[in-house]
Amino acid sequence: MDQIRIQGLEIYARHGVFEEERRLGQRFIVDAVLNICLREAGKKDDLSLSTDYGAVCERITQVMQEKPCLLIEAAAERTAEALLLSFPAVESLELTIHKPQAPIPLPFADVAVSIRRGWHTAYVAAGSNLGEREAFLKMGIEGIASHPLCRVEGAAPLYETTPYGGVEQGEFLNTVLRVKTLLSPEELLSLLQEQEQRAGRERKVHWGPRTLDLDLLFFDDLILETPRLIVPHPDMENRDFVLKPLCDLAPGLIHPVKGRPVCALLRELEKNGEVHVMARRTPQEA
Ligand code: A4P
Ligand code: MG
Repeated sequence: MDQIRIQGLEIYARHGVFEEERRLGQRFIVDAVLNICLREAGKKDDLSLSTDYGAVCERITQVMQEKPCLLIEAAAERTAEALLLSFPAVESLELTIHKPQAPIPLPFADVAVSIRRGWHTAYVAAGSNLGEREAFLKMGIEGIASHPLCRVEGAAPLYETTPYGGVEQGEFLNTVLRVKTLLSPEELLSLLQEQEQRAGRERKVHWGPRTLDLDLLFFDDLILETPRLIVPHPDMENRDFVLKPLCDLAPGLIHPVKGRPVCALLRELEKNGEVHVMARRTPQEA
């Protein structure tokens, strides 16, 4: 990936654990490496197609000076987030904050923290089979979209589907969303669960009826297994009501565990497995 590199930006700011540091302030030095595609800007020799490094330096200075933090870790977190939100072409960045005058009573040249942050692409499956199903799905999508660190980039059509999993219950409406996010996988799961709560979801029967179910399918090409979260979603390859809308958004997406594109997983399931997708919900019915 192409990069814009800023080195040695000097900023007078008031970050520090000691009261005196926050009162008097001191000199900080910031380095930033922005990962960004520069091809079009370079081809057309046009600043509007790139990211103005002058504006980036001003934004770093503004964020570093607007609110004192105890830790340079916190100042770095805030600055990285502000840059990613202010300059949408920047896909990820590495930010280093040096504090050469830190109160360490020993001879030292420099102390610094470095963090890497960036936009992640997540795919989220949404389903509802209780009450105003479409309104619940919409509520979930809007709840995710209104989070300051999330953007819903795409939503597949809605599908009418028969219930999977052996519990006798009403038909589902299912879809899949593509979400750009600065949240971690665990933070995104918490946001999804908050939306389920907002929709009045009650957990009574495993695989039973629900006003809103939001499952995390993929998070970049991350493979993760903790007691709270498994990514990729462990049962998605057996669910055509997940794979079908996912293929509408990204047929070539590679499942990082299976090593195969999701459209191949759907073809295989349609040939050999259970079929639950009945029809695409047409806009007139919506
Ligand atoms: N969890 C772990 N990994 C994940 C992940 N990748 N995404 C944990 C979301 N959650 C994940 O989920 C149980 C726990 O899974 C969570 O606490 C989370 O920490 P839950 O939603 O609380 O409970 P549940 O309903 O028992 O299970 P789940 O996984 O939501 O049910 P499913 O497997 O999604 O099945 N038929 C059709 N046609 N369409 C449907 O949408 N949905 C289900 C529900 C059954 N049949 C269906 C449909
Ligand atoms: Mg769930």
